[in-house]
Amino acid sequence: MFQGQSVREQFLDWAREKGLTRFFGNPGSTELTMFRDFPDDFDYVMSLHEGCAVAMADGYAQARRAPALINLHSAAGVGNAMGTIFTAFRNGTPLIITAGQQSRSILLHDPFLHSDRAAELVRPHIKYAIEPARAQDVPAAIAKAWQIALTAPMGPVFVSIPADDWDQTAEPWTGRPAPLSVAAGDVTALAEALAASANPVIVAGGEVDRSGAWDALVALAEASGAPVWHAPLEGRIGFPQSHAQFAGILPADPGGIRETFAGHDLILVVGTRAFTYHIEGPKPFAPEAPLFQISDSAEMLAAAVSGQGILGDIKRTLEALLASTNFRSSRAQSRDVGARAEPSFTREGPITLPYLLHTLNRLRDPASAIVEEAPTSRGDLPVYLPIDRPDQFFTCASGGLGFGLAASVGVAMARPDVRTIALIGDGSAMYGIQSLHAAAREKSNLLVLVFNNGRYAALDGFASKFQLHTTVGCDLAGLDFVKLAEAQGVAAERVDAAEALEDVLARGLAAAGPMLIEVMLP
Ligand SMILES: Cc1ncc(C[n+]2csc(CCOP(=O)(O)OP(=O)(O)O)c2C)c(N)n1
Ligand SMILES: [Mg+2]
Repeated sequence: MFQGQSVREQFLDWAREKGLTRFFGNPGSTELTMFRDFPDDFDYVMSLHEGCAVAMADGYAQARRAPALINLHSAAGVGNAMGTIFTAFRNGTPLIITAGQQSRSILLHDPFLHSDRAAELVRPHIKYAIEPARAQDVPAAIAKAWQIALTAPMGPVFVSIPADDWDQTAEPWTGRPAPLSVAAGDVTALAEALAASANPVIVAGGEVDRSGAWDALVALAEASGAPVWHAPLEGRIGFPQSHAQFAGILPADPGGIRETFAGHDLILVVGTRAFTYHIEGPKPFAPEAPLFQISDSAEMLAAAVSGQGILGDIKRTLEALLASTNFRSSRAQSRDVGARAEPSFTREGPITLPYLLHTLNRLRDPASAIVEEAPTSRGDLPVYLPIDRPDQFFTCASGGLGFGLAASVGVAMARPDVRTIALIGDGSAMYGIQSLHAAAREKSNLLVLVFNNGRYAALDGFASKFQLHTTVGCDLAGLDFVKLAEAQGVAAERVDAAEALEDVLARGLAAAGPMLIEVMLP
């Protein structure tokens, strides 16, 4: 059927069939042959840096709930992208990453740009990596990688492709792989334990949102009456933050976690680690109450401090639990945890973070997606800008800065009909500032708010946890984000007075095309 086609044509036919007609990337000599006679129904999003290409594709893929294609330039380009590949791995985003390699006929002689370990370079933070043994295997290798990327737990995959492969004649290709699905886990013991529990607590994580289990978890929370804590440092949000049972964000230290669960007789962790630590603490780490954990990742279950893991598709497992006859209990339904912080802020003088988030929340379209990479704003976000819908909040699950701004461009490309809002710290913005160039070229429906506090404030805050009185290199004074935006074709304004904030935000939300607002914060 494919006789007479080139490897390139065979690959493009397959990609078209899978709806993969957009490449994110940054090209070089070893990739040019891949794009010879580039068909009109495909497009290429130029990112100006490989790290931005991967993050942009990550945002695009997450917001579309579909995998995305990336093309990087040889080993050096892959190296540039390693931070955001690591983030995509932690985010669990299905990305099909290709990179050019020198032509096979000269590989023996260690040519310019050549890496003899191209597939190893991205390991271990990739689900699968290969440089196919023959040119004719390239389309099938990409299809195999795509299948692995889409199989839970999802993640990025990598194929290194020599430049002369694309013009080779393809062979007939049979046995094309299809995505694999994961069944529900066994909930028998959990259903019994929940029915017997007098005071259960639930911990929700980003995987709940990623696996489409948002409604199922809300139903479980309401049926069980359990308060729901959200895991810290997650890439997505798995439970509505205005819900009466939302208790807050779990601390990221063993002591804080044990304290939080005091008095509970059952802990159910859904779609996240048990538990996520950022700082150490005294042993024992494990809370006293019995723990159950639902995840589609055996590795995540194996990392738990205690308890019983249930391996399975998260949504299907929650649905099985809800349907279980053992599950019903006599506890009061939907208890209000009542622990919510009261919003408070001033409307005059310098702009405070609470006033900024509150005003933005009041003015924004509730359907808008939020992309965040502004570390010291995190504590205030659930209070002043609560996320109450699935698929609406994206940040990096790795802790690696340089994701947010590029990802917001990708999210905006996936959602052209509603304004995407990026909340980006001044420090974070500088890890991928050239992403604004793609936003301008793509005329993205994107509002970028740069939170300019003139420093890496998170590190100042963290220093005290390590008994440090001073930090080095955390002062960022002198950056001009209005100029940085305008230089790349993005309209920009600066605001530093609370009295002016509402008008500026309203303009930014209504503007056609991308806009950046530099918000000066104390
Ligand atoms: C790639 C990478 N490099 C360095 C860090 C360490 N880091 C964590 S928070 C932070 C400061 C971020 O500054 P900014 O975006 O201005 O936010 P703020 O802390 O001021 O809220 C830094 C540098 C990181 N997380 N990732
Ligand atoms: Mg800052």
